[in-house]
Formats: sequence, C-alpha cells, structure tokens
Amino acid sequence: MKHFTSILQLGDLQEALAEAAAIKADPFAHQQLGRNKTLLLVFFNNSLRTRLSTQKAGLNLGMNVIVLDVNQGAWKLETGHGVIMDGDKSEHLLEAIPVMGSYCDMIGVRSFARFESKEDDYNEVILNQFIQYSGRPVFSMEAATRHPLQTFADILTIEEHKTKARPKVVMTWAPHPKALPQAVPNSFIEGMSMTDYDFVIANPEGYDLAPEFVGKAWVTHDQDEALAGADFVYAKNWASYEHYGEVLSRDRSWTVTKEKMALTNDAFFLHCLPVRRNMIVSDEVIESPRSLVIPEAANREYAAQTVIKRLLESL
Ligand code: AN0
Ligand code: CP
Repeated sequence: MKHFTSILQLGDLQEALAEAAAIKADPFAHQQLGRNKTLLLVFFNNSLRTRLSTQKAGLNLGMNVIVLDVNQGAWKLETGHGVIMDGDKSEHLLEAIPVMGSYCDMIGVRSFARFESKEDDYNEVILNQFIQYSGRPVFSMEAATRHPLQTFADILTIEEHKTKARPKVVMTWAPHPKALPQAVPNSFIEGMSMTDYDFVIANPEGYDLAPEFVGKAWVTHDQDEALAGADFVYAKNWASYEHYGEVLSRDRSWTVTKEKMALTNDAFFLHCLPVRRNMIVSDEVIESPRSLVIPEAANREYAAQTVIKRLLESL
C-alpha cells in the first residue's frame, strides 16, 4: 500500500480485520519496523481522537512522531494557485509540503471539507497535493470526502460485538447546529460495501449523500422504518450535499433517544465522536450499556497502527 485515502485500499477486509486484531492483542510486536522512521501528523483542523490514537499507533511501531497544527504556530498557508500573496498568508502550500516531506518518512493529513467549493472538496485538492508533492506515503486522518481510519475502527468494533453473521446496521442522520462534513458517512458507506451486512441509510429529504458514495445502498427518509430490527445504530450529522454545505434542518425528532432505540433489536449505539449530547443522541442512550462509543474510539489506535504498519512495510 503506497498511500491510504480510502477504506477500499485495505483490500481483503477479513485479512485487514485479522491483522488489526493481532495488533490489538500484541501492540508492540513490530517495534523494530518503525525504528529511526519519523511520522509527521499534519492537522488543518481540530482533533482529539485522531491526534492521540495516531501518535500512539506510531509510537507502538517504534516510530518517532512529530505533530504540526498548521493553524497554530506555523505560517498561514495559501492554497490557491496563481494568487498574488499580498494578504495575510505568508507561505504557499506548494513550498510547505515538500519541506514537511524532507523531515519525515510518512505523513498523515487532516484537512476537512471547506464547503467553499464542492468541486475542490470532492477532488480532495489538499490531500492530493500532499500525495503529489511530499515525496512520502500519505494517509488520510479525515480529508474532505472520507475518514477511512474511523471507518476501519467502526467495522472492527461491529465485528467485536455482532452476534449474528449478517447484522442490520443503520446509519442515521441526526441534528447538529453547525454544518459538518460528509467524510464520515461517505466513508462508512464505502466500508459497508466491503461487508455483507444488511445496511440502511436514514436521512431527511435534502440530505441524500453524493451518488458516487451512496451507490446501490438502501436509503430511506423514514428513520423509524430504518431502525426497526436494527442491531447497530450508527448516528452522524452531515450538511446537505445537494445544497452544498447548508444546514437545512435541526429537527430534533431525528435525535437518537431511548424511544427510538426501542424500535431496534436492542441495538448497539455507535458514533465517531465528538458528539453533541441531546442533539445527536440523548444522555440515556450514550450512557447506556449498549453504547460502544468508548471502545469504538479505543479501536482507532489499532486501525491506525494496521495502516501505518502496512505503509512502513512498503517503504
Ligand atoms: C467532524 C466531522 O463531522 O467530520 C469530525 C468527526 C470525526 N466533526 C466535527 O467537526 C464536530
Ligand atoms: N472521531 C474523530 O476523528 O475524532 P477527532 O476529530 O477528535 O480526531
């Protein structure tokens, strides 16, 4: 694996899950692999889980890890080409990227959708420039359209908790005050396409995701219908794709409550975090024994470690 930007690049999912499970059982088994190798993690956006779990994954593999918060302490970066830089941006991404590449052996990048241009976001302009100009293997720590390390951890968590071969998994939109990216739901759909789970997406009208991600997945605008008999409920907010980046609804009848969970087959609750309580999910549901949000976040470490290990192996 040269770069990692989509969960599909894992190839055989069962093999990847087995590799992640082995790493989880013995996280320090490959300490020599990363010796004297430097991992650089570049954040254009905030993070708690990705920042800590990916650092930890690199350390488990014996790597040296450097973290750069682009918006805190570095020079303000221009990203547009041909711009006359007479404003507040001191440096261009086209110099910054190869410079970053010269100090490391591998780069993780977090660069969310900016919602300024659907085309730029869906072409992954920032992530692709890192791939093109850094000279290093690059992996996504959530880019504009996908969050594959999250999806990998999500599937790992479902596999650890499922009690039937083909569980019903519902990904439901839930309300949030701000416009959030589509990366997590897009990526989750890609991940579900690698499984044979019974998968359904529930979202209000106006919130259908990009057709290239939805593909043949079952989509309903009726949340209750989707939740009936569910084994796993995966909640997430996203801004409209059609009315790109807009918040069309804050309808709290879509919040995942105890009453909603009563429609399911005593489902487990999943969310990537950070989560807004009593907008996305009620206190009772997230605090219930069926909530998997903490083990799900813990699995981010092993998902990242599996991916970094594979990238190290193909250096
Ligand atoms: C981000 C998102 O929705 O993509 C990160 C989630 C992992 N969430 C927020 O910005 C709240
Ligand atoms: N789930 C996730 O990626 O969380 P952070 O934004 O805190 O990294």
